[in-house]
Amino acid sequence: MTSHWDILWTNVRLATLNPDIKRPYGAIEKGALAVRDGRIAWLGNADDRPDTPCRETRDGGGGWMTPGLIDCHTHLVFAGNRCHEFEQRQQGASYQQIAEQGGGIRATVSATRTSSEEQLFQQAVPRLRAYLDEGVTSIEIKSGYGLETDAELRMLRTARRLGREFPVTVHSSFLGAHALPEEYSGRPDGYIDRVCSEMMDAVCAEALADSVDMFCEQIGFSLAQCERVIQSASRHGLPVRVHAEQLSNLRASHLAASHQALSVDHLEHLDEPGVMALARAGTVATLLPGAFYFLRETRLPPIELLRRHGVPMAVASDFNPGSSPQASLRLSMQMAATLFGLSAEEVLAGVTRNAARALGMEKQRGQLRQGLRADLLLWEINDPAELVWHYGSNRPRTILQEGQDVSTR
Ligand code: DI6
Ligand code: FE
Repeated sequence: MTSHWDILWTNVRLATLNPDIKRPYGAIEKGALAVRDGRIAWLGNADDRPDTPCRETRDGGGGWMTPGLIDCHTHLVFAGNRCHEFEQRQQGASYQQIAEQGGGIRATVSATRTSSEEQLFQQAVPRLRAYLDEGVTSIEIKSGYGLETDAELRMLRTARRLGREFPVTVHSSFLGAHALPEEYSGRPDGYIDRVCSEMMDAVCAEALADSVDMFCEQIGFSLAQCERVIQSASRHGLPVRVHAEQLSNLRASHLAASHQALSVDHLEHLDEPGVMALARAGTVATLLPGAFYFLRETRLPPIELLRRHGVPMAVASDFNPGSSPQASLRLSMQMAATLFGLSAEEVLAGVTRNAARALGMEKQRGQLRQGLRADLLLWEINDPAELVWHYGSNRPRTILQEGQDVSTR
């Protein structure tokens, strides 16, 4: 069989994000990239290009090509809104106080439980479109506003449907252990029994989850309760991720690391022993500056320690109605630089290579590398740092999913 390429991109600068290429962004300035069967068949310096026959050649106009952006933490499917809580917070109430008074996550749970699958889908579509316009080609979407079997299933089916109907890869996470539903007040262990049996079984029977998430926090679930959720997930062969060390330090990162969690997320209260546990386990630290900003937190995640111990850092939007009501990974990227002090290169790695790893997709996505999926973005910029510096307007010129141009869909 003679080999051929489907599309060859010429006249492009490649920000490969491949750490083996020892230049900022793994850059190849005078690059070319070939796609075959939806994968990157070849990339490199244009002068070194092999003489392989090709069906179509496209001129990148000297723009920068990056991997598709990956948002590895969102709560994109939910019903209703929490605008009034925002106003309560403006008057001085704290996020925790609102939660303790039955608002917060529980308010969204009431709205979600009374919504049909179709209603959840229709509300999610414009939010997802906002991400697609920015160049997001893979996105994680959690359940966690149903907190009863049927409503959790409706959320997860909605996430799956979004992945079928739009040019995006959806990774869905079962977050049954997000908050204690009202009917289980005072009986958190009883609720966790339910999460680990009936709910987990139903989710797995329809193969609706790619991972299992939990909120380990004083207003969420204890370490022991989270450990039971992790054990149930492992029995079903599902990897885990944990909302950890957001509002206090319960040592959730230690627990997560000891079970080789894919990622731990938030981390404002993470300490050095926790950082070391993550480093040993290879667990990704996912930073969520949108929630830090919106809750007006003042304690920063320990970025310098994460760097020093070589923990891979991802950046995600955490889009949700309570603590991060913004459907924009680009804005989150800007915040990660401005609020958390990440370099532009760290931010870009955080929404490509490291975000892919946080979703267990690193062998398929997150870098420009031969054999990986051709989820690619072409930008009219002169420096990759512009993607972090300039937010709110500059969109990718071209968006490719598995090599196919989906820019106008
Ligand atoms: N931490 C968060 O930031 C979101 N969930 C979580 O466990 C907030 C969810 C909400 O307030 O609706
Ligand atoms: Fe979250």
